[in-house]
Order: sequence, then structure tokens, then C-alpha cells
Amino acid sequence: METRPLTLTEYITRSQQAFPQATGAFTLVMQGFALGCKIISREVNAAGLGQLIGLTGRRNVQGEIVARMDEFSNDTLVKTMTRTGAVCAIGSEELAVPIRLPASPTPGEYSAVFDPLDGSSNVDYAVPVGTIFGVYRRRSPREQLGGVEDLLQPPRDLIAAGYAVYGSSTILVLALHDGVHGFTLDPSLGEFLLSHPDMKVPPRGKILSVNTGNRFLWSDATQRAVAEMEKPRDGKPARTMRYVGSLVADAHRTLLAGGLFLYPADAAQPAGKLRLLYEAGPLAFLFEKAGGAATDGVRPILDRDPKTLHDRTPLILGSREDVARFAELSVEPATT
Ligand code: FDP
Repeated sequence: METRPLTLTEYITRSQQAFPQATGAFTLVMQGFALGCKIISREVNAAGLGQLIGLTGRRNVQGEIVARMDEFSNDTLVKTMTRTGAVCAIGSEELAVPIRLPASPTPGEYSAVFDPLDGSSNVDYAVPVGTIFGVYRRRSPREQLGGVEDLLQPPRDLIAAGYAVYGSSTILVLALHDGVHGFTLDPSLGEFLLSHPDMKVPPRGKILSVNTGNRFLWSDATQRAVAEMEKPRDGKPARTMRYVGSLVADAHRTLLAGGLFLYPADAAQPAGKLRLLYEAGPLAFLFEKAGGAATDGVRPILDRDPKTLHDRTPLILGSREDVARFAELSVEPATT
């Protein structure tokens, strides 16, 4: 009897069979992301050996310095998504404007958003980095080029989202119609194998993940809320701190272990640092599907309505009870 785990391709093909009307286009998009992540994983693992460490000397649309690996990862995903023939528009952290794909030879039924290499300032130091992505259904007329309206949709309308972490192993976590599942790359096979079926975020956790170096830039309410989460005054046990500084790695630990990841607004970044469309949105979709929660402190991230490709947002992500408690504690007092 066969005991090996399902491959990602087998899993997605089986899922497609639950939808007799499916054309296979969604399967192509998921396979495209899996292939892109395998290629990026290979290069990240060998980063110290090749030409891909260091900076390009360019700045992206957000003024951030572009690492060589950012550029490589973006090119890889743009190519794999374009080659699926199933995508009409692409939005990426590394693209100032979206890529709009033609209706011929086939009109793409989906649009794709991604942060090709999240945490890339860590890549030169062999610290885990990753890729975050989301898939929307097309909104523009099928006979036209895809457009920005295919990308600027609330995260609640995502039909799938996922991330890959390139760490001590490479893991791809996908939020699909039937839940959240993790697939670990078996390098000897070159295949992602189902290793974490039906993932659930614990309802509460003991880890707090936040860059406390920004403490002096936070509002008083945020400072008080973080202090209370660290060491509650009611005598509940103090939390332990973990902060990798790669969102995707911090989020993955939070998904498995529970607790709270925070990147609040601060005086230097009043709208927050993280990007709504291709960082916070897909992670919020995935966490909510796994029983966790994500808010900007005022509303669920899923209800935000992106106005531009590169909108930023504060992010409070993690176990449902911990997110609710932080949101309650960090409400700004009403001014009289
Ligand atoms: P990076 O600057 O390395 O690209 O997406 C931005 C991001 O990384 C996240 O991955 C990470 O969580 C955060 O910024 C780290 O920011 P700080 O260095 O300000 O803590």
C-alpha cells in the first residue's frame, strides 16, 4: 500500500475534481506559483555562492533599495505567471505599475499579486525569507487587456493566497477553498509534499513578535498595549518575544505556535510599513481561513479597500483572542 504523502500537484488536481465545471486554469496558476517558489528557493539556498547577493543599486517605486535577489525573484514570478496563460494582470512589490496581459491567445481568468522576496534585507545573512501571494478573479471584460481593477480588490475577495518560507526547509502554505495546507519541498524529488494538512492557528499563544526598536515612535496607546501584552498586570504569565524581521517567517511561526505579530503605525510611518495588497491582505486571508485574525487596529484587513497597488497598512496578525485583546487595548482614548 502506498504511504507517501500527496504531492502538491496531486492535491490540487484532486481539489479541482470537486468542481466539475473547472477549466484547469486555477490549477495552472497554483502550479505556476509552486514552480516560481521552487526556483527562488534554489537561488536563495545558493545565494552565498553565486552572483545574487548584494544590491542592484536601484530603488523601487517605494524608494527601497532593490536587492539582486528581489529582482531575480520578481522576474521569476512574472515569467511563471505570464506563461500560465491563465492570468490577466500582475501586481508586485517590485513593479511600479501592473503588468497587463492580452486576451489572446487565452483571456486570463485570474489576477495575481505578490511580494516576490519578502524580508530581502535578510537574504545576505542566511536568515529565512519568503514569497507572499494572492489570487483574485478577473473583473475587467474578458476581451480586453487586464487592468488595475483586476488587482485593486478587497482581500476578502481573494480566492486563494499563500506564502513560501525559504528557511531550514522550504515550505509552501496555501489557503484554498477547503482550508489551509502546508507542503514541504523534498529537494531530492523537486516536489512539494503535503506535510501540514488543515492547519489551524491556536486560539491564543505566548509569543509576541514586534520590532521594539520602534517603541519610541509609537503612540502612547500602542506603547501601553504592547507593554500590557508583554506582561499583563492581572498576573497572567509574561509573553516571550521572537522577531525574525522577515514578515513571512514571523507569520509562519505565529500560524503554527499562535500568539501575536505586530507592525503598528508609528510617527515615521503613520500609515504603517507593510503593504496591503501583497503582504497583509494574503496573510489576513490565510490566517482567517485557519481560524486566526488580522486587523489594522480599526477593521479587519479583509475589509480594507486598496486604492493603489502599494498602499500600506498597520498589521496585527495572529491568534484570534490575542488579536482581539491587542485591538481592545490599543484604542486611542477619545479627545475632549
Ligand atoms: P524588509 O524591510 O526586509 O523587506 O516587507 C518589509 C519587511 O522586510 C518585512 O518582511 C518585515 O517584517 C519588516 O519589513 C521588517 O521591518 P523592520 O526592519 O522595520 O522591523
